[in-house]
Amino acid sequence: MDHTTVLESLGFTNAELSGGTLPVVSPIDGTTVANIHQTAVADMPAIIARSQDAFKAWKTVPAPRRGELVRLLGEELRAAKDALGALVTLEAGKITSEGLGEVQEMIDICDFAVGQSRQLYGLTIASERPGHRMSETWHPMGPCGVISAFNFPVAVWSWNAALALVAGDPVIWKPSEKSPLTAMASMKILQRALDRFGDDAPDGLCQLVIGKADIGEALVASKDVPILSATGSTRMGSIVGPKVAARWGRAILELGGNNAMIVAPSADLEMAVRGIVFSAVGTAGQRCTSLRRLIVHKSIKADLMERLKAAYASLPVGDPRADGTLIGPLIDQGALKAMQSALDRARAEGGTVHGGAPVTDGVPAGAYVTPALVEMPGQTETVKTETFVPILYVMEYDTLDEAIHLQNDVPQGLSSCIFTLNLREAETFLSTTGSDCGIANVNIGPSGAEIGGAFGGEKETGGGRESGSDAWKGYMRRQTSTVNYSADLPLAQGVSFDI
Ligand code: UN1
Repeated sequence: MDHTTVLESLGFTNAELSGGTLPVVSPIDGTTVANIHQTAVADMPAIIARSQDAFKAWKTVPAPRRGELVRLLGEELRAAKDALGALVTLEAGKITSEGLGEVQEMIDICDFAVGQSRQLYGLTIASERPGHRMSETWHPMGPCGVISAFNFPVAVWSWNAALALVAGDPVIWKPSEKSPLTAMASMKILQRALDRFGDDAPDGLCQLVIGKADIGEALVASKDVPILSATGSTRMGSIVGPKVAARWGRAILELGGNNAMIVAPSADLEMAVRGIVFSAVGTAGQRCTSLRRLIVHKSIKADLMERLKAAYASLPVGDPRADGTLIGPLIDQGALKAMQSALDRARAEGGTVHGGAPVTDGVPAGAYVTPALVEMPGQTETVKTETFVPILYVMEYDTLDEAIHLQNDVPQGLSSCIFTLNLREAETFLSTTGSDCGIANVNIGPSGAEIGGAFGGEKETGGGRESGSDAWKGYMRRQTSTVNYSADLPLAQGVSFDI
């Protein structure tokens, strides 16, 4: 589908796509597909006030009824899956299957959140005092700001929005300035769900704000946005986190990763190669979960490198809309420069680079590259730095302890994995002495997580958790209650205070 057809199929009007000051450039061919209107910073206080008003109404709607809105959103997403997936391809450059997969991830979290809307469970706690009952209840928290990145332009919003909505929180979404169209399309789809849902949903329940960092800063700075969920670079998170903390807000941070795979001597190498290639070059290496470091046992390194070089040699790079393409474009020319300079640094540190060259023949006018495999003499500064492109650094190890040390010895802590058929090695990797990451897998790669688990990581990844498991608790406030139904007033801890 060409750009115009994709935009038309999602109901964009000319007025929405032109006359604004923010150009939207497709990474596929570098064309400017729209010039859209930006939110004025001066409008942010009114937008946040609207969200606070919406909160007053939405928090009183019963949670299962709130879940009904998310159920309808899931239905509308199913109906719009092909069109929205195509727009993800147009705006983020993902191959068709990955664009559709991103929308499927939205549908999945909607289904999850609908079930969750009937399971916002608290606890009953045994009181140490006679005639007392203790309990824990979860209440809506308030407006949730969502700052999302270009690489998962819609799924990450849906992880937050689906849970925030069932939790009773309005949402204000600031997408990446590189991917505002997918956000606008998602709001149109949500509007269809709102129209079907009826009057229980207040005005301003979900708002979209478009612009650069100053728009995000208004959300970050406002005490009226108690939850701020931000996905992006560690540099961005290091600014957002302290600012939100300084105003006593709650930040949910999902920042950089530097994800590794350990390949042990017993590994099924054929499977490992498939796992490595998908996670290292899929999405052109632009997932926060992309595989960036390969830690291979020295006894199998030569064999694995041969297999990888062969697999890399046949990877189709090109227009992400074309059948058979596995590697689409990088997001922009800046990413291509970052890739070239990371490869130069790796060479200077003693690395041997295979691949990594720009591709210009037979591709549209975007930033296309062949993915790079880089054999490194050790875990240098360049290897410890996340570069958001398809570079895979390869290192070797001798003992499992050494491999786990290398895996953990980076500032980031998002995702990790081991390929092994040895139970001792697998369980050690998952144990307290193993991987220090938020995600640790066995015999699958580090990327492509399902929505059912909590998603996020430790250290410079920011510590936040989104999506499945009990991540919903991040969008609610916890209240501990003690009820005394006795005729006495005993104090806890046996304290006496007679008056
Ligand atoms: C991201 O790159 O910000 O686990 C999210 C994955 C996807 C989500 C990635 N489900 O790779």
